[in-house]
Amino acid sequence: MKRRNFVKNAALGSTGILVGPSTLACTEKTEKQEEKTVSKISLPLVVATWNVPNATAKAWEVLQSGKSALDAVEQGVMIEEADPNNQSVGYAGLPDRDGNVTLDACIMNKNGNYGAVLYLKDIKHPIQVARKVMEDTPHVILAGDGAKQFALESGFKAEDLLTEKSKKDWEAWKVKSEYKPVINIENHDTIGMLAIDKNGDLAGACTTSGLAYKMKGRVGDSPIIGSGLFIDNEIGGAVATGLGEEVLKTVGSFLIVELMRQGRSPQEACEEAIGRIVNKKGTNYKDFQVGYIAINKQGEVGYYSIHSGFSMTQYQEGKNENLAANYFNKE
Ligand code: SD4
Repeated sequence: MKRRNFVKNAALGSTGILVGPSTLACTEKTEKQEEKTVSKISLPLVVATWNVPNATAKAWEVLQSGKSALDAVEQGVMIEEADPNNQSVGYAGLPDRDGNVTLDACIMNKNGNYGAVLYLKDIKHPIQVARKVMEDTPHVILAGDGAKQFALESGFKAEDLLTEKSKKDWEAWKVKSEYKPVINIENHDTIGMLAIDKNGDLAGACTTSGLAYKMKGRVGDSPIIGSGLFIDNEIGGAVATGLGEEVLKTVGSFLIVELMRQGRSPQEACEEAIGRIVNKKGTNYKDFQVGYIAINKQGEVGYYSIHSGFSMTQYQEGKNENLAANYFNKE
């Protein structure tokens, strides 16, 4: 490919052809090599953790209307935040061991800006509050009472998020009060979503009620930049689900994006990030689950977990599919 055509293609993101940043940096390649680094992708693209077809469909609809990846991930994950059947996110989330529903969420845009809320109570859509933290405050994280105060001042209304069903489940748990991570505890689980809009720009969101029956005050990976979520608009993005403590200790999502920067595919990068967890000395990975999904700027997708049972929902070319992830522990 001639240099002139090559530059022209680099500007064709909106028509669905993207050129990787590494290609832009290198003009000395043979014709064959250059062709290889140009991948035709179909934009937009939405992926999310677990089986969440309604959430990806919402994000897809937002993208089809010409809105940004940021709007898409925000509105997409809000579907799960409002779903009374999803006991891992937002309304109806399972409480901590003292009966408090506390929510964690974060969002990241194409400019590398980030906003998060931690330990937020009584607000149904923490992802919207996280976006407001990013856009309307000089800070990136608000926690607890301060996060709630900011939400109320921003016009959100306080409501009880503990449903009868979640209360009953918590009361049943209290009989034994046995606290241990349970692999694939629910069908839905935490939602992490990544999207590329028709301009080729990325955004991501992650929202959760955290681990069921956690200690009061506990915050996991989901709202923490680089752990639960990371986006670099030049490279790609990643999100995590599962036992947050293990994701935090390995800064999983940042690791995946950095591995992609070094040339790994999203799949290879997710596998390496799981490797960092399961290869640790003294690890008890057989007792917990972690799953990652990732996309790169070229629209390639990766997803991988420690154990079977993890899946990803992908909406692309008008097709909304739930795909079972490959996993490390084949025993
Ligand atoms: C957390 N990572 O709070 C979240 C929980 C989760 O699937 O993803 N569950 O640790």
